[in-house]
Amino acid sequence: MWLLLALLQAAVLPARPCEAPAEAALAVRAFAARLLGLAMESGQDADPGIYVGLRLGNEHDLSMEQRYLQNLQDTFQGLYGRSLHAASHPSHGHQHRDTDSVPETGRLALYLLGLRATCPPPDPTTQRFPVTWLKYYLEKDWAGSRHHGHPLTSYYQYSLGVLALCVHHKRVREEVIQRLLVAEQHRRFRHVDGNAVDTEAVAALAFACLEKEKHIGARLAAELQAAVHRTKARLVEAQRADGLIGNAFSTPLAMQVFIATNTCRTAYGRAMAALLRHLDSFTSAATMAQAVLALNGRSYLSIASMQCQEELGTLTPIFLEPMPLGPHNVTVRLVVECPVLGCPQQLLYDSLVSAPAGASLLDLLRAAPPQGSKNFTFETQDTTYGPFLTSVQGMAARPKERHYWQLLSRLGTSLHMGVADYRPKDGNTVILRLSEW
Ligand code: B12
Repeated sequence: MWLLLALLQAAVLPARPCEAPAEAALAVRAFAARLLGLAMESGQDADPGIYVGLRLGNEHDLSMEQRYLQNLQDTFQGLYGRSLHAASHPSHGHQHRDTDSVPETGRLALYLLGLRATCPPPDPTTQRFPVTWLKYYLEKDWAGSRHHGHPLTSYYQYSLGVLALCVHHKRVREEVIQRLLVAEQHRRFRHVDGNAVDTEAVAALAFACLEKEKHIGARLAAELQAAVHRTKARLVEAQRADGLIGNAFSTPLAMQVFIATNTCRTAYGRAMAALLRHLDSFTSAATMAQAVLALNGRSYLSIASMQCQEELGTLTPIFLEPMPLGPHNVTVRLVVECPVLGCPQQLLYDSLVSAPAGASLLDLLRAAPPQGSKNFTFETQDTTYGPFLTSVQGMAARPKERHYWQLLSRLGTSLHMGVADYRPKDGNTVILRLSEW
């Protein structure tokens, strides 16, 4: 009888206000199955952001998730399962991070969010050292921000760090929080494409989490609340006529802010409709894992109140075939610019490149002909967003100087995709420019 009533209710009531509409359920399920497929086939190490996406979906492949968690723990416990003291006095045979290395604030934060989303929860002692390491990295980032005017990693990773500590109910020093509040007030969150939405959203999630913490005083709570309000207003302002907030890839993070603050009204509904129309644009596991949360009406904050109930182990992976190429060729102009200090010359390469229609920019880089006596050379580094271009014509971008190889169109606009996802059309020009961010 109760079951019948529950089924009837599900059939009559609309989906919860912060979820995809019921008629999109199949599309959302297929999307989660594609993420599962990517997570299973990727030859890379397990990634904490992907694990969070898998855990916060409505359906699961529980044994795969278990294996994935094991891989994650092998990697992270090896690096952060020991005290900071042990890291500065290493013993033989132990893999470890030393205290001088670049902070891994973002990945460690996502790892801790993942552990908190695990059912049944893992042994709490496994979280002790990673939490201490995250606090240490956040302090390093904070000190870096006082010195350089920005965190050593990025405000995105800094926000993830604050958020993860908050979700674990760990205290964050007020000065560390204030740094983020000041950055929010002074609008310091721009990404290379001029889109600040991703970082603003993660910072607002951190503020929304902190605001609810018991140890936060009334004055700071009011400041945090005001920052969340301001961010929401800016997200609504950033909403385009087609409903996207920023671009397709920042929209799910913006939606998380509405979900976390229970304000799933007009802007959220329009964003959800737009996101559902753009699901095919998502090809990398990292961006898909972010989108799965929003599609299921969840946010990183949902992890704080997650209850372990029986979970549906009904998800089966979808593996997509690579896009067919050709039969015709496209010809694209490839330009390499090097306008920063230390470049041998401004223009490092300018040539037409031919490849089968549908080829990615990465395929084009591989097909680029020599110029003069010099071969075209480049290097990439694998990430869960896809291959990240690190070096072109022997010029490596130096992360410490905040240099990176930016991808632009002929009109100078920054592309919204990486080298493996962007597929230039016949007659296009693509510029690779060594830029500062
Ligand atoms: C910060 C950031 C950057 C910084 C990273 C440097 C740093 N030290 O933090 C810089 C400015 C270098 C950057 C560059 C680019 N970015 Co960016 N970036 C982000 C942002 C805001 C956060 C990434 C992060 O820290 N993740 C968390 C950490 C823990 O994960 P991680 O795997 O360690 O992240 C590292 C790499 O993945 C890499 N990375 C950053 N961006 C990109 C983009 C691509 C395509 C790849 C393969 C790798 C990569 O840098 C991260 C930090 O080390 C995301 C927003 C988001 N929604 O995820 C956009 C985002 C990932 N970037 C994006 C884009 C488009 C780019 C560029 C292609 C822009 C361009 N036209 O040049 C370039 C990459 C070009 C290249 N050389 O291959 C898109 C990707 C969309 C997609 N289809 O996958 C996002 C989602 C923003 C958006 N809403 O459009 N980015």
